[in-house]
Amino acid sequence: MSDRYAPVPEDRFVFGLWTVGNPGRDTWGGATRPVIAPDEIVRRLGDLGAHGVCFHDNDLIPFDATPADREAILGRFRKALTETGLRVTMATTNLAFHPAFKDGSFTANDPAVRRFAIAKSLRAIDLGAEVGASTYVFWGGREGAEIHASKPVGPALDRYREAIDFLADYVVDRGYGMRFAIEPKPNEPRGDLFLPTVGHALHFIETLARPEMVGVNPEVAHETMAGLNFVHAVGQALWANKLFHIDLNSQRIGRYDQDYRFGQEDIKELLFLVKLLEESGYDGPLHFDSHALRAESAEGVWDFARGSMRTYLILREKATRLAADPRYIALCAEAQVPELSLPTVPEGFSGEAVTRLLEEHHDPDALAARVVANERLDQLVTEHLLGTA
Ligand code: GLT
Ligand code: MN
Ligand code: MN
Repeated sequence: MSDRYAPVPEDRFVFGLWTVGNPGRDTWGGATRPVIAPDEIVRRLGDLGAHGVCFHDNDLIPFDATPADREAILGRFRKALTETGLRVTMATTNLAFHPAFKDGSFTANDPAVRRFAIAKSLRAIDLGAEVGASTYVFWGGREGAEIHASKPVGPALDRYREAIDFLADYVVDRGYGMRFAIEPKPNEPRGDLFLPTVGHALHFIETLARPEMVGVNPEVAHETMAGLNFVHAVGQALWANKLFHIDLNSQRIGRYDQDYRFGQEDIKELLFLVKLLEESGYDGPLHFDSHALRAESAEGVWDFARGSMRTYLILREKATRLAADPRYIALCAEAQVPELSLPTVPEGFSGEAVTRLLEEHHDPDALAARVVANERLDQLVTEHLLGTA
C-alpha cells in the first residue's frame, strides 16, 4: 500500500462511535464481535489518522448511567481525545432505540413522549457542547408510521418543527454556536419516515423559525434506498448552501439500509460525489456512517475503517486527474458543459426580451442534430476508474 493514500487529520475523516463500534448485531442475530469502549475507539482511530469522532448520547453515556458513571466515562473519553488530538465533530440523540419512542419521538401522538424526547435532546445537546461538537444531527428514525390512519402528516410536521425550533432557541440561549443538520431517510425502522429525502428536508428547513441554523446531513445509503441519485441530492444541498454534514457509505438500490463500507458499491457515483465535494469547497466533516460486515472479525473492523478512508483518498486523486485530463476537458466542451453556466436570457425579463425570443430563428432540426459525445465522455470516466485511461 502506498503512503499517499494514508489519511491525515487534515483530511477530516470522522467515524461515529456506533459505526466502528457496531458489534455485528442485526435483526436476525446477535453480536459477532465484542463491544469496544469509546476511549478505545478514539485511540484506534487516532492510530489510523482519522480527524474525529461523533456519537449519540447513549453511544457514550448508557441510557441508565448514574451521574457518577457519566463523569467517569466522560473523563476517560476526554483523556483519549486529548492524547490523540481527535475532535468531536458532531453529536446527536438516540431517539429511536427505547420502546418509549415506539410511536415516534418529536412526532409521537402522546405529548408526554414528545416532551421526554425534547428533554433527552436538551441533555444530549449539553453533552455535545461539553466536548466541543459544532454540528448536531437529527435523524428521525421513529418519526413516521406504518398505517395511514394513525399519523396525519400536517400535525406531525407541526410537532417536528416545534421540536427543532425549541432546540434551536436553546442552542442560541446557551450560546453554544452549534448548527443543526437534518438527516433524511425514506423508511426503516418505520414503514415510512417523515422527511424521507433531501428535497423534503430542504423544504422543511425553510419553514423553521431559524432556517439559517439548519442544514442537511445526506447519507449515500438513504437516498440510494429510494432509488434516487445521491450526487444530485448533494448537488442540490450545496446549491442551497445547506450541506452542513455528510454520511458516507455504500448501498444497493431497493434494499434495506446496508451501511456498507464507502466504495463497496457504485464506485462511479462515488467518484462524482468526491469530485463534487472537493470542487465545492465543502469543508465539514467527512463522516463514514457505515460498519464492517457482520462476518468480519474484531480486528477486521479496522481494515474496514482504513479501507473507507483509503478509498476516499484514491477517488480524490482520480477526480483531480480526471478534471485535469485534456481529453475530459475537450469532451466536456463537446457536450457543452461550460455553456450550462451561461444565463439563458442574460438581459432578464422585458417586453423586448420576449419579442427577441419570439422573433429569433430557432431551427429544431439543427438543434436535434448536434453532437453531445456523452458515450465517449462516460467511457473516458470509466477508463479512469479502471486504470486504463
Ligand atoms: C443510525 C442511522 C444513521 C444515522 C445515525 C444518526 S444512527 O445508525 O441509520 O443513518 O446517521 O442518528
Ligand atoms: Mn446516517
Ligand atoms: Mn444508513
